Amino acid sequence: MSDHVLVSQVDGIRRITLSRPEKLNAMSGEMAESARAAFEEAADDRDTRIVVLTGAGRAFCAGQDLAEGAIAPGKDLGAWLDRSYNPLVRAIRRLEKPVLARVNGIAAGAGANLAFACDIVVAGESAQFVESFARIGLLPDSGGTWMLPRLIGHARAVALSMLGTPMTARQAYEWGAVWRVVADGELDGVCEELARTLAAAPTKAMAAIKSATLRGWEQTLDAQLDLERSLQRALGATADYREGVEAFTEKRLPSFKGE
Ligand code: LHQ
Repeated sequence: MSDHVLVSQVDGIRRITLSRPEKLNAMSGEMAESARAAFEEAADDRDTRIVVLTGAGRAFCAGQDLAEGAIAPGKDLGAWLDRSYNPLVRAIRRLEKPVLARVNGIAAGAGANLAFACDIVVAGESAQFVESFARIGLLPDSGGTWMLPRLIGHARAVALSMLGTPMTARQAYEWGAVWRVVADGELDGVCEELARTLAAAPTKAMAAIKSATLRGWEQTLDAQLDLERSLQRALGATADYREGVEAFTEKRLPSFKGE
C-alpha cells in the first residue's frame, strides 16, 4: 500500500486523496494499485455510498510518475497499463456507486483521464486538463481515447490529444467534459454538498443510473429500452422506491436507506 494515497470515510462518503503534492501527485505504480484497492474496498463496504477522488496540494494528478524505472524507454508499457491504470479505471467504472472527481488543479496525462472516468467532475477554475501524452511520444491511455471523444466530440478530442494543448476548466465545462466549474475557494463547499446529496440518494437507483448510462454508449436503443425495463422492474421492488413515493405524497423529504 502506498503512503501517497489517503483514504478516509465519514457519513458514507469515502475520500481517496492522491497525496504527493511536491510532485503534483504524479502516480507511481504503487499509488495506482492503492487507489484501485481503495475503490474495490468501496464496492465491498456497505457503508460507502459515494466516493470522492481528489488530489492534495495545487494539483489533481500529473499522471504517471515519469521518473519511475518500470516505464523507462524500452520497458513494456502495455504490461504497465495492465498492472496499474487499466485496473484502476475499470474499478472506477465498475463501482456501482457514484464517484465524484474534485479537480483542485492540473490534471495531466493519466490524471486527466482518471478524472474523466469519474461520474461527476467538479473543477476549480484554475484547474486544467492536459492530454500530455503526445509530448512524450505516447497516446492517451487510461480510457482517454474512448472517453474524450464521447465527452467533447471527436474534433476537439483528437486536437487536444495531438497537440497537448491544455483544456481549461472553463473550456471543459463549456465543452461538456465536467459538470461544474467553480471558484477555487468554493470547490470544497460545492463538493461537500454534492457528496452529501449523493450519499443520501437511493443507492440502487444510483447503481442503475451509472451502469445503464454507460451501457447506453455501447448498444442500440432497442437493447437499451430492454435494459431500462429490467432495471426499472428491480428498482420498483425496492424499499427506497416505496419511500420516495410515500415522501412525495406526504410532502416531506425522503429518507433513503439504500434497500
Ligand atoms: C512530475 C510529474 C510527472 C514525475 C510533475 N512525473 N514528476 C502510462 C503508461 C506508461 C508510461 C507513461 O505514462 C502513462 C500515463 C501518463 O500519465 S503519461 C503522461 C505523464 N504526465 C506528463 O507527461 C505530465 C508531466 N508534467 C508536466 O508536464 C508538468 O509538470 C505540468 C504541466 C503537469 C505542471 O507544470 P508546472 O506547474 O510548471 O509544475 P512542474 O513541472 O514544475 O512540476 C512540479 C514538480 O512535479 C517537479 O518536480 P521538481 O522536483 O522539479 O520540483 C516535476 O518534475 C514534478 N512532476 N509531473 N508526471
